[in-house]
Amino acid sequence: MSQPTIESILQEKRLFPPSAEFSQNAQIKSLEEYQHLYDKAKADPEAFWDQLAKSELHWFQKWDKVLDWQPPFAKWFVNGKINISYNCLDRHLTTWRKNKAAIIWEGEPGDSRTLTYAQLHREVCQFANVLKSLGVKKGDKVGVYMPMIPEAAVAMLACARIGAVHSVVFGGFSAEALRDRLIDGQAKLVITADGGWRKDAIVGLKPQVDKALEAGAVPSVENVLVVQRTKQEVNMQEGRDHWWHELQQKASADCPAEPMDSEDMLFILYTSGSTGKPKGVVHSTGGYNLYTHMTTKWIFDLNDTDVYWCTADVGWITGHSYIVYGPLSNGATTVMYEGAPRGSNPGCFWDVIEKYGVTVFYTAPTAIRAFIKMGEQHPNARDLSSLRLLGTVGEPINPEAWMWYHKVIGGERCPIVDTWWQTETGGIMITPLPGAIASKPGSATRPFPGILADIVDLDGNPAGDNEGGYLVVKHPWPSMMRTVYGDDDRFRRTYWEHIAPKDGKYVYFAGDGARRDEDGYFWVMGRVDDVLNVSGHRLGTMEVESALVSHPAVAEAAVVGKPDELKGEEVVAFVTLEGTYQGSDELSKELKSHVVKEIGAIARPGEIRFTDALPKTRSGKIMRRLLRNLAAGQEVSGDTSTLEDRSVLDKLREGT
Ligand code: 7RM
Repeated sequence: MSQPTIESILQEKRLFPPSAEFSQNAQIKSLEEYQHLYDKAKADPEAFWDQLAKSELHWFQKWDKVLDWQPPFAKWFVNGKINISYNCLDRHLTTWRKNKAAIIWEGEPGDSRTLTYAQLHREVCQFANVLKSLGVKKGDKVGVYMPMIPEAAVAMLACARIGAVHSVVFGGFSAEALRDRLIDGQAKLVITADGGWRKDAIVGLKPQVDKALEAGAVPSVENVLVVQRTKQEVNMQEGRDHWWHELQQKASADCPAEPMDSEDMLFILYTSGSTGKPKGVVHSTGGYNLYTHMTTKWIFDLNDTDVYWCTADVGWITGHSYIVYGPLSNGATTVMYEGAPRGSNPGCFWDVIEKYGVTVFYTAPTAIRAFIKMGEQHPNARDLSSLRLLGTVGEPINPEAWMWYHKVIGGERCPIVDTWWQTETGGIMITPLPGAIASKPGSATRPFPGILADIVDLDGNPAGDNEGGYLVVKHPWPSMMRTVYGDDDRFRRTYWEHIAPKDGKYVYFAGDGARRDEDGYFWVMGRVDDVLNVSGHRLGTMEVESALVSHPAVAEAAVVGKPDELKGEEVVAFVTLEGTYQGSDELSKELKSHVVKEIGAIARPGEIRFTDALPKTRSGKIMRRLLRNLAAGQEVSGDTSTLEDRSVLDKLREGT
């Protein structure tokens, strides 16, 4: 098994249409229906979204204008008033869904809990009052550093309810990474838990928060709320730290949702780029609510008999859009699982599917590849017949993994939606609509209605069939990021200036390379910048390099990705050492732990290579292309004439 190469993917001609039965019952039932929606949206995007916003969501006040586009800044549903927590909760309470399961939570080890819409609403209202009682107001920023427990969703919805902006930080990030994000986002309060389950062990979260806040490092933080999850002893700082359950018990359950402006900030979520520190991606309320609602409805094809499970963590955009907001806005039942695939429990995912009769299942290629390795006896020993639709996200899926997913998990009857999108796009952009578009293994197929995706060269000229180029979006869409938090200029530079069409039009550049085949299907090939994709997680090479050079032994570091069967990519670091330091296995171990401490386990280098010098151009730029070749054990390809000192390359080669 390996990552798809351009050649192997272009030879992939197999076509998997949905069954007639699936199509008949689907939200979007045929290619014609998709094409009609797509054409209608393309001809008049504003009219298309205007109509859906009216029919699909509750608004306290209608908008004056659908779109105000001052490139690259978009405003959607101008002057409309809406609350996403209302759309996710209150509006279902006047229907039979009041007592329908909103969240089914499967914890570790063996805990479980179900919250109906009425119960979830009550928890959210109470917790919103807790936040208010601690002085949190509309526009205040709230850090959320939580394990995968229902309280994470409650925290997000409670913030949204009172107009506070949540900034969820993945619980696997280190104290240092948490601190950076809390400082950048000026968090006023942090919500966390004593600890959480990670694979088979308890990991402390509160101690990381303590460390992040040490010595007044984040002066904006006034209070910390702590969920009691794992019950080990934690330090509670008088006046600053409060137990969730103590305040929650006392709080009133009466808390009407605050009418928010469409463009009020809903959340900040940090993501890695090719330069600098992670960016705070800003999403706003109205457009995000509409787009995640529509994509959930048409792509996951949800109806009231579905049990939908997305295996992401709420710390990532997939968790925000497709565990919490999209499914709940649709009144669906969403499963939340605290565990993760691991050797000690190779059937854990299949147990959850069997236990709850999951019908729609959404996971990442890296998880699928891990399960392939564990063997098909595990899924085969469970009843997976409830499944009717499968999805993938996070990285390109290799056709072998796709076929395994189709056969072993989907029993050859479930369509697979390969969904391409990003933190920045807020929702899924390129994907099959499962009842309408036939799949090809490895292709995300076609753009969602209203998404004008294209493949172009640096001047914005469209690429021919199978030619390849940069993946761009040519018209704003409702859930697009609004800016980089506190840095409009970085927003413009990063996403809107790389591709410069001659007509001066702004196009959104995603950072991915892609091809479109003769049937109009998109094949996303991966990042064309210095962003790695390790197990579906985004990682900037520069972040890892900064972490490495912050260690006293390291003079200089260059980080590249190496293709990896399971993770997609693995981090390989080339390191030069200060003065008297000598490369050794010990130092290698120490540097790996140092990166984990600085960023988190997802950034741990698989390999550290010590070297006397790094290959550079005459102007001093590290030639990563050469290092990528070396890391992959390939011959160095392409032009090396700009290399300043050829002997550096020869030495590096000898060292491999
Ligand atoms: C949702 C998410 C975004 C990057 C993106 C791509 C890669 C995601 C696919 C994919 C090929 C897919 N957000 N990517 N989905 N590549 N096919 N279906 O992953 O911000 O964390 O990452 O992930 O490179 O730019 S993210």
